[in-house]
Formats: sequence, C-alpha cells, structure tokens
Amino acid sequence: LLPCICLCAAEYYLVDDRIGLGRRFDGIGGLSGGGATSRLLINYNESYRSQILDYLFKPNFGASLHILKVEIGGDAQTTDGTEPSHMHNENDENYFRGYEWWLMKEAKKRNPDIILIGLPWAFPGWVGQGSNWPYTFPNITANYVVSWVIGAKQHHGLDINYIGVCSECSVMLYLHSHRVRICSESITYFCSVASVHYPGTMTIKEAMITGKVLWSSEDYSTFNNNIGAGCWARILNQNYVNGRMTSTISWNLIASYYEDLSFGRDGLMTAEEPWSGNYVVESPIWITAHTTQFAQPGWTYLQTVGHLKHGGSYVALTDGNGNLTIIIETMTHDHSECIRPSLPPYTVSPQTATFQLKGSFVSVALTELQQWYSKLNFMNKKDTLFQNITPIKVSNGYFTLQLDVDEVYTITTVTSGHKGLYPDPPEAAPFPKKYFDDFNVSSPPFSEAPCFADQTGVFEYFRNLTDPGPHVYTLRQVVTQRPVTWAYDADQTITVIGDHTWQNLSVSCDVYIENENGGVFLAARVDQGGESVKSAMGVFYWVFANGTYKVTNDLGLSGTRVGIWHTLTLTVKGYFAFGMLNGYPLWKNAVVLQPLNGWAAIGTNSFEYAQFDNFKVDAD
Ligand code: 147
Ligand code: CA
Repeated sequence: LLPCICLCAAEYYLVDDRIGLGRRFDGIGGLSGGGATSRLLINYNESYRSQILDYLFKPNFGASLHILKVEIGGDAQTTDGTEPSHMHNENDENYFRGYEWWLMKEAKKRNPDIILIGLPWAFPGWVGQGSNWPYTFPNITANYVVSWVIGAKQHHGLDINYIGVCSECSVMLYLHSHRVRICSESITYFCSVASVHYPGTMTIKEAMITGKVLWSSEDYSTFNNNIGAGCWARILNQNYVNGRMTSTISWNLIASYYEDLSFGRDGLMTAEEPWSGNYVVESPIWITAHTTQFAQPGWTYLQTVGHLKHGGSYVALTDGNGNLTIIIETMTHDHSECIRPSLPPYTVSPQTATFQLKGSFVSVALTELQQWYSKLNFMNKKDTLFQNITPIKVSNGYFTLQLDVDEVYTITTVTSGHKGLYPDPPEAAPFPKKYFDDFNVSSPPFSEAPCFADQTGVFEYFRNLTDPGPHVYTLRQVVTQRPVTWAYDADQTITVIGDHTWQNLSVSCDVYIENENGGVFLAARVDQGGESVKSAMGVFYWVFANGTYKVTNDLGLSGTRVGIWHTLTLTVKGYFAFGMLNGYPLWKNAVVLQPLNGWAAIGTNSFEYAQFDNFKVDAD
C-alpha cells in the first residue's frame, strides 16, 4: 500500500476487469422536440449556426453527443410549441417540414456514427379518426410512424436507429401518465430497450433482474446554470451506478426557444437569439464532454463502479482493447438537484481517493493517464470547465486524487480529448423593435417563417397561385382539426413572435379568412405560451368572416369577409389599445389593465385555414 500522509480521509477503489465486465455503454444524447425546443436555432446566420452545431455534435470538440433523439412532429403543442407533421391530412405527405430533418443531417455530417431516434409526442387529428386516441386504429398510427421512418431514408438518406415501435404504448403512457404517475411507471419500449423518464438514477427492480437493456431516454430538464451542470454530472454517472442505465438523453438538446415559454433554458446550451447571433455554451456542454469524448457506444462499463466513501461516484469504461476511462463526480446535494424527482439528502466532503488498476489495466508501460478536470463554482468564482490538466502519474497501478466538492474528473488512456473554442459570438440583444416580414420566399429552406413560434396550429410559407399579385407568397395556418394530444393546445391557433417584455407597440398584418365561418386575430402583449397557451392573456383584435369584430383580453372571445384581404393594425400604449382596419380607425381606447407586456401574435378563431401577409411590428 502507498503511505497515506494526509489527514483527510483516504480510501481505495479498485478498477478491475478480472471479475468480468458490466453492461454495454449505449451513449449520451440530446432530445430536440417534445416540443419545438430547437425552433430558433435554424434562424441563426452562418457561421454562428455551424458553430453551435459543432459544440453539440462534432467529435472531440464539445458535447460530442452520441445520440440525437427527435420528435416526430404531430401538429400539436408539446411543451414549447408545435412541430409540423409530415402528414397534416390523410392524403398529405411532405418530408420537408420543420427543422428536425435538417438537424439530423447536420448531426450526421459531423458524426456519421451518431445514433438517431424518433418518437411522436402527439398526432394530427385524422390519426385518431375522431377520437383523441392514437391507437383506436393502431394500423393507421403504425403506418403514420413508419412513413416517417421511410421518409427519413428516401428524402434525406437518414437511417433511423430507434423508433418508439410501440408508439401506442409510449403515447398511452404520455397521455395517461404524463406528470401524474411516478416516474418508474412511465416506461417506453424501444425494441429491446426499456426506457424510463426522469428516473432519479434509480431503476425498477424488474429491469435490473431481467437484465434488460435499460435507458434513461428522457432526463435532465433542469435550468442550464451550474446547478443544472451538477445535476447532469451526477445523473450521467449515477444513472449507471444506481440504476444500471446505459444511456442518458437530455431534454432538451439545446434551449432554442423563447425563454418565457415553458421550461426556459432547460437545454445543454442556450441559443435563443437568432436576431443577435448570441449563444451561450453553458456548463452542461462541458460536463457532457467528460464522458462523451472518452467513451463511445459499444464500450463496456466495468463492474468496479460505485459511490465514493465521502460522497460522489465513479464509473469506469473500457473499449476492450486496452483503453480505460474513469469518470469521477463529487456533486453536492444542493448543487446538483434536477427538476425531478426530489433528491434525498446526502453529504459530500473533500476526500483523497486512491485508485488501483488491476487485471488487464496493470501494465508496466502505463505510467500516466490523461486528466480532464471541471470544478463548478457557486460563489462568483470562476469555474474550471473541462480543462486538460497535467497527466496523472500511475505507479505500480496506483494513482491518487485529492477530490474537492462539485468536481468532475476524467482519467483516461484516450488522448484525443479536445476543448473546442470559437471566438465569442455577438453580444446578446433584444428582438428588433422594428420588424417586417412579407413572407416572399419562393423556395424557403424551412417551412416556418423566421422567429414565429407556433403555439397551437402550424403556420407555413404558402404560395397562393390564385392571387392576382400582391399576396402570392403568404404565411398560412394549415391545421384544420384538433390534434391527438395531451390537451395543451388552445382551441384557437396562435403563433407568437418578438420580445416578451414588449409593452407599447403597434402590430399590423394583412389577413385573409378562408373559412366561411372563420375568423383571425392579431395580438399584442401575449403573456403565455407553451403548456399554458390556453390561458394566454393579451390584447386580441379579432375579425370574422361575417363582418363582425371584437377585442378581447384573452384567447377565449369590422366589415371583414371571407376570401378577401384586410389589413389589421393593433396599437397598445399604456392602458389603452386601438385598432384599425384597412388603414381606418375601427375602435379605440379599449382599456387594457393587464397584461402589461408580452409577445406579438397572429392566429385563427378555430382550427381553420387562413393566410397572413406583411406582418409588421413597431415597438417602443
Ligand atoms: C416531459 C416531456 O416529455 C417533455 O416534452 C417536456 O415537457 C418535459 C419538461 O420537463 O417533460 O414529460 C415528463 C415526463 C416524466 C415526468 C414529467 C414530465 N415525470 O416523471 O414526472
Ligand atoms: Ca407576401
């Protein structure tokens, strides 16, 4: 034994493969969707957009993720917005909507080995054939999901590695157990993989006993500051140590949605300002790198993994060809709580840990190991994030670490680790106060117009071939039936844009009602979206096909007609609002006591077709 000269507690840990190995490591991933969590990412200019993608997916650069899981859009609100379906209607098929195809291709470009997973959260209404149930007609649902997988291959050359095969099960569980049952019951089956959501590092006994491959296929969902990083570091290790889960996937991949929507900034990094180009490589990215850059799917955990005597945990993995990676975390309770489930109390204190390599890892040639180090600070001190520090000396198979609290160490034979760095992106800046979009794009790269974040319904670029001229290129709401979903969608469609702090502004838009009994609105100070879009307040200026209009404070309540274009203008200033129709005042001095701020928005009275053009904002 080595002499122990320090006064602090010193403990020994074995890293040994003589007793056989543990489970296969299946990788670390991020989840785009569930829903619309990558909405703003696509609107970044190059080269910021590529830089962000490199921080996420490029091997030996940043998070270097092994897995990308995406939502199969279902035209429905699934947390931070709606994602478009590849089949809005029974006879419709289009594999160029939304941004998940693009994201998968960008991920593949950077890492051809990345594992792709698709899972639906919700379905277009027709899939339920009148019921709010995706498996009243299981064949329809199955065909719908299979079409997506085939479309991925045919139109994008993408091989989807895993799909929610029992999508009915997952959907049933989403519908029934969402936020209601305890986490251990929310199980989805991916082929031969049993996956749990937010398991709190614990697993169900049955999964341990049967030896079934077990994943935490949705986890994290924590604000991406250092506590979020602490949560992520702890669960990346302990999902295996405590739960024998061999894959952990972060909801979400990247916080690329307006921060005032549900679960703002619960992503591994933040990119919520395409208009400024600002993005933030948050600490969870570097926590991810501690594992992803030094162990790949197909590596195997050793059986010698566990808890440290004075708090924290360690895992060890090998590629079976002599490579060894050990990841150690010492996250304290209060600095590593995740959003859910609650974390039972425990203590962590500074400690000395001596690791003894045994079995195939004792090699006379092995005199040092690469060392990557992070320390999360919580008192205005600078963090150390993923720093390549002096290799650690190994003598006779032993090495010793002085561990403080809230640290992560990777000790490894792998020498390809690298901390990627781009020049700082532009400074953060608010959404422009003056904004205009005429939607005149003849072959748009994405179906959505920049920065509009659909909260119910789907708003797409549209080419109106019957228009005599001024409104050929428009934005059209295309969901005409309530989707099969978790009931978060409003009864009206709505897409929001801008700055949630906007108070006094004028917003104007040409509108075209298509439905005989239809109506559309233009709104300001829309205070809520995401899961609470139904209860959004604001100033809503409605016009209807029968010529009536109204002004309401919420989504629930002119001379306008179906089939012709009108220009609506809504101005809110202090406690008053007024509205114009086709450039003439229609109503004025509507008193607005609250809300005092919020986004601008457009939408429709029901799930109905309608078009919008020349959207314009002028905010103070
Ligand atoms: C997840 C959703 O699947 C995501 O789309 C997103 O809404 C996320 C936000 O935290 O929540 O759903 C949950 C899954 C499991 C639990 C709660 C929410 N749970 O175990 O309590
Ligand atoms: Ca236009």
